Amino acid sequence: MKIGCKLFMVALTAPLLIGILNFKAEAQVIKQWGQNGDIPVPGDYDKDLKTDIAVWRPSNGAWYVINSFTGQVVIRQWGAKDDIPVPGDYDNDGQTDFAVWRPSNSIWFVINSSTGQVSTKQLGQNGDMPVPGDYDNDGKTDIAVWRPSNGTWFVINSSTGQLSTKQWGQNGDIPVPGNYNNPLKTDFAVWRPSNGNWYVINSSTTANSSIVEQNTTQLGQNGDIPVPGDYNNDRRTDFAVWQPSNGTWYVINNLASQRVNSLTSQGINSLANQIFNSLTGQVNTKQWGSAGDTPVPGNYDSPARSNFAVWRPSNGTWYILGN
Ligand SMILES: [Ca+2]
Ligand SMILES: [Ca+2]
Ligand SMILES: [Ca+2]
Ligand SMILES: [Ca+2]
Repeated sequence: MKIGCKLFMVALTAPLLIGILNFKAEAQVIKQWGQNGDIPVPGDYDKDLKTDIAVWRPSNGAWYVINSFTGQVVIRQWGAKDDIPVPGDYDNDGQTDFAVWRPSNSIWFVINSSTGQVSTKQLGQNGDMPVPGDYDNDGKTDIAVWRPSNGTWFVINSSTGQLSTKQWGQNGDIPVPGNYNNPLKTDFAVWRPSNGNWYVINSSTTANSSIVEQNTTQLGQNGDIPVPGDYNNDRRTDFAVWQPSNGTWYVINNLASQRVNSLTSQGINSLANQIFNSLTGQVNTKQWGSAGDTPVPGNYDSPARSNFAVWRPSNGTWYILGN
């Protein structure tokens, strides 16, 4: 009788606990910010490690940012119509810098947040796609473009100022640089809509750059939008796509077999979770957003884990799903 009673209590409390967890997981932020024609430019403009809601307006070249820490609004004019916004941390002070790339003359215009100084550099040509990232692992975002016509990456390494090039990908691919292998170093990576394959060159974790490891994973199909991010908090970018037709996110938590070492420094619970998620290699799905939205994943509510988030151009509204 006592045992039966206990079982009953377990049966009763387990769903309640799951219910509470689900409720927490379903916390969401809906915020009107921006208008049709704007380009979302989420980033950490106030240096609190959380992503800030932000848009760039081509018509007047203004950046409209809501600082996540104080809720204060920052408006800054930088750039002009036909520029492409390329926010990043070009001076490695932990704060996202206002930056644009001008296709007509290939000039990068960056305001370094640490000094307020403007730096300009020429890289690329009309038709290139800007792909800023930290390819040389010095903490500073590097100016970089990917050229669709020949699948070539052009990077100015911030540590040396030298230009490096790498052929990776082909016309029709979408560049998806990220930290797939090393949390501190951006890897060359493309996603191919025709077959849904992700092609990544894993940057070496050691100084020996002769080790070139490639990784090919299939996820997504033609029409999907690649949305790489760190969805499982292991500091590595995970393969992910968002399907506009059904507003669904598909995520493969990145393989972690070689990552157990780095994970052991973290809490045992999160370690167990991450290894479970990563080793299964399963595809996690979540419906969030609808056709016409722009996916804007970011670390809006915690520094460690990407949120599913979309921005809706028709009403200028951000829909962010809490972790
Ligand atoms: Ca922030
Ligand atoms: Ca900065
Ligand atoms: Ca760099
Ligand atoms: Ca990850």
